[in-house]
Amino acid sequence: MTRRPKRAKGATPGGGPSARLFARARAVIPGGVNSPVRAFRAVGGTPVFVRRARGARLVSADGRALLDFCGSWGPLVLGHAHPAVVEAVQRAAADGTSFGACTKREVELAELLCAQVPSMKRVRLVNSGTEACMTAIRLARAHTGRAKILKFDGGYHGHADPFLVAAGSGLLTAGVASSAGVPGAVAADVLVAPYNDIAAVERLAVRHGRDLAAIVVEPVAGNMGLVPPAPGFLEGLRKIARATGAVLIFDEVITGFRLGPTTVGVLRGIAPDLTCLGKIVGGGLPIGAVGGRAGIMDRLAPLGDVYQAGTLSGNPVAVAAGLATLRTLLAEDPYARMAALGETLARGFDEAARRRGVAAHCAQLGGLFTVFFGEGPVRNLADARRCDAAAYARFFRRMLDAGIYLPPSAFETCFLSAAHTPADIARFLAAAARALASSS
Ligand code: KE4
Repeated sequence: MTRRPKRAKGATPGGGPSARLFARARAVIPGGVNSPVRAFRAVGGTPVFVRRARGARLVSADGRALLDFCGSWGPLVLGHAHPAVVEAVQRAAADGTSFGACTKREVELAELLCAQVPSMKRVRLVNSGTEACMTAIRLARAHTGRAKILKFDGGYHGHADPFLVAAGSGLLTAGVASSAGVPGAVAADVLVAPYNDIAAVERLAVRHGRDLAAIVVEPVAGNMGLVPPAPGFLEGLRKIARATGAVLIFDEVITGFRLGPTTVGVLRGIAPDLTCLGKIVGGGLPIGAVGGRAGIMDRLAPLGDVYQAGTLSGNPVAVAAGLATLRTLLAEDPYARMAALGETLARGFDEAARRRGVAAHCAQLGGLFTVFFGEGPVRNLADARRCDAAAYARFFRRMLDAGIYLPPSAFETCFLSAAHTPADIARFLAAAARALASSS
């Protein structure tokens, strides 16, 4: 149970529209939210209810304009309400919102994904990153005839049962369910290793290799804060998966089309057997995708014996948003500019923390960054947990008071978009300097 820090002054006016909406929400929606992290339990205060957004800015129900570095947790790499995306959605919706039948547009999106990610010879569109990852696991188990999966502590792959498992008492023992309602029998087939610890994976492979169906990993971790792969880590996983016959699954729901017009697998020259996508490929509408080797993917019904289905899979409006987003990314290539803004932000933050004697640093890769309150570097979940989450919560509230909206959790990643400008970074750094000054 997270201790609720006291509500900050003015962050979200108590008794204002957001507070009133939150009270109404709590009467009919569990916790008042449709996804737990939105409830602000890790940072305190009343959740911001958003009225509308454009570019890099949100407008809250309280009428506050907020500079947004959460970006809906990643999909809005072009910024909110990008004209090309809005126009594509309006046009698609005017032709009908769902048919439960095949459309040309979903073929175009599948062709674009396979063209940009050569290891994806086939791709199946689904409705969320969770669906993509759970389908990947089912395919791996069918392909290998094995049951066990290996995930990494701090890795998040959505809320399907096999992924809601934390590390067990010992490295070589099975994981333990991290959510009520997940049977022990499900957790018994999940092994959990520390991220970036290839020696631990090697030990698990010696003991369990013959039973291993899949190794699933975020090739750049974004759910314990931003944690890049150590040199050789991904290459080591590729080698171990090949040696044991396990399916290597890259969960690129966050990183797909985030650091380049492709995946981290392509950027780093490592071909997983399956890749999971989401967020950006739906342009802010519900989409997920799982793709990879034809010999595995063709096990999916109706061709093969692995069942997977979805009423709204390949939804024409969501696919239109995804196509408009990806085509704009390919045409405008904002990646170098977002990376430059990210580097300026990270350097400026580290300098401000150093100058004020605050133990904090900013991990950054391209347009991804996380502020950690603790001595760096953060290489895995244990390192991330040693950071000061309460200090992050205070920083979050002070930045929100200054009109800057960050992810309401220390174990998440901030997102820049093509809509952010150098002036936005300067504003972030000025507010961060003041927020750090009041914590030193
Ligand atoms: P969704 O089912 O939420 O579309 O995707 C699940 C998922 C899978 N893989 C990775 C690497 C992910 O980051 C996610 C979802 N990300 C979280 C935030 N880190 C979504 C935010 C939320 O849960 O509200």
